[in-house]
Order: sequence, then C-alpha cells, then structure tokens
Amino acid sequence: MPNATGKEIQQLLVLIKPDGLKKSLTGNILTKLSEAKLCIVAAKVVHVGRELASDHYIHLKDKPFFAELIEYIQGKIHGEPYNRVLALVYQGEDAIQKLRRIAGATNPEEADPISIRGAYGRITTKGVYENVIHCSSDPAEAEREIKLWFDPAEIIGVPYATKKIALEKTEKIVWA
Ligand code: 3AN
Repeated sequence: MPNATGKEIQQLLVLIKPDGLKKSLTGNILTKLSEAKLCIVAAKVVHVGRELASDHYIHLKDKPFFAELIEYIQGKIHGEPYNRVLALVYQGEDAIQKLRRIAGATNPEEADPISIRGAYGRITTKGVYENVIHCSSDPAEAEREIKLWFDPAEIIGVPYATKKIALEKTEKIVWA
C-alpha cells in the first residue's frame, strides 16, 4: 500500500541459505542488506523440513533441478550444524526491488559481481545454483512466503489480516 509520499511500503521474506551459513557469510550479508535502510520485523533460525521446502519452491516443482533444490534449502549437502536457514522479514519503501538488487540475479554467474550472489554464489558440479540468499520476487509471493514461514505472533506490526481461533487442547514447551 502506498504511504504519504506515494511510495509503496512492502515486506518480503529473506532467507540466508545453508551455504551462506556454512561460508560464515551471515554478518556480511546482513551488512550488505542494511544498505537498503529497511526495517527487520521478524527473524528466526529454521530447520527446514521437506514439506516446507516443497511448499516454498512449489512454482519450480516441474523443473529438472527440483529434487536437488529441496535438498539444498534443507542443508542436506551442508550437514550439521549448517542444515538450517536464517529467515527474516524486511519492511520498507519499495523493499522488494531494493533487496533483490542487492541480492543480484538468480544465476550467480550472471549476477552483478558486487551483488551478494555475484560475490558469494556458485553453481555446483550437479548444476544447482547455490546462491546464498532468497528474496521474495513480488508482493503476492512475499505474502504467500511470509505466511508460510512465520506465524503472526512472530512479526512486529503484522502486515496481513489475522483472525483468532479457539484451540481445544494445546500443549506448550516451557523452561524447566
Ligand atoms: P529467485 O530465487 O532469484 O527468485 P527462482 O525462484 O526462480 O529465483 O529460483 C529459486 C531457486 O531455484 C534459486 N534461488 C536457485 O537456487 C534455484 N534455481 C533457479 N533456476 C535454476 C536453474 N536454472 N538451475 C539450477 N537451480 C536453479
């Protein structure tokens, strides 16, 4: 939705993928992303299950590299303790375009060399693009992805409509 200056306030999902964690790039990536002067409204470390991975990449399910892509985002090739991702939600004016420019093109070989993917990405011998970071591609995809990865309670200033539901029997793990 546009703000008072006519600019659109957007949010998007950013993932620092297992290769980014394994190469110890988290700090460098967050510093680079901070150039966009956006706001982080949610962040957590996630062990990615097969279902979440498949749902996230549902639009690529017919691609020949889908199986490898699912293993990659789960960190199966990277192993402990890198089989996880850092998931964040960024918010601000034209946030999607700003962060995707800093992230660079999908193919790390075609990405601007000073973009995150250009500087740190690679194509494996199996042909998988290990491109270090994910950034949602447009507002509709951002909404779908944010709702997939985060619950409303995990986001400051929840950007989408929510509802309350009654739960009959719940259990919660608390500190012992
Ligand atoms: P982006 O992540 O730039 O929005 P998508 O959504 O088309 O691009 O691709 C999702 C992920 O799938 C990429 N980040 C990359 O890891 C992988 N991928 C995309 N295209 C290819 C390809 N031609 N060969 C191998 N892996 C690919």
